[in-house]
Amino acid sequence: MQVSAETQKELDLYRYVLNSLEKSNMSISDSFIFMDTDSDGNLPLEELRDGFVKMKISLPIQNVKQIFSFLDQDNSGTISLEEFTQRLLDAQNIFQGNLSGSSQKPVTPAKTPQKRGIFFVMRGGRRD
Ligand SMILES: [Ca+2]
Ligand SMILES: [Ca+2]
Repeated sequence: MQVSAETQKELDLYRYVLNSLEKSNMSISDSFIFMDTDSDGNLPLEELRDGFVKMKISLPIQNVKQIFSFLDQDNSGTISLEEFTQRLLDAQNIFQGNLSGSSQKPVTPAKTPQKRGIFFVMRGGRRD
């Protein structure tokens, strides 16, 4: 699988979001619940956008949309907890190069050395 510059940009985006979530000291599911302000179990684009703002994840709307469509795996127009969790874990796995066993080559971000612990998120307690 070729990684286009476009894809690389997207990966940078997801990494940024993952890092930001980690800094928030919330687990993936906690951050979902945090963003799901009407508690209906789904995040439409607006909740994702506002949630990012509340979590101090500042991104231009087009990037939020990009992340949204990445997370909305079934294109339903909302992100379920399952999608949110699954897709973020997918993204983490990509960065950790854990997609072994498949014929797809793991997408290894070229110039971003993995920082220790950075993706072993969600165990809580880390702060910087
Ligand atoms: Ca909601
Ligand atoms: Ca969906």
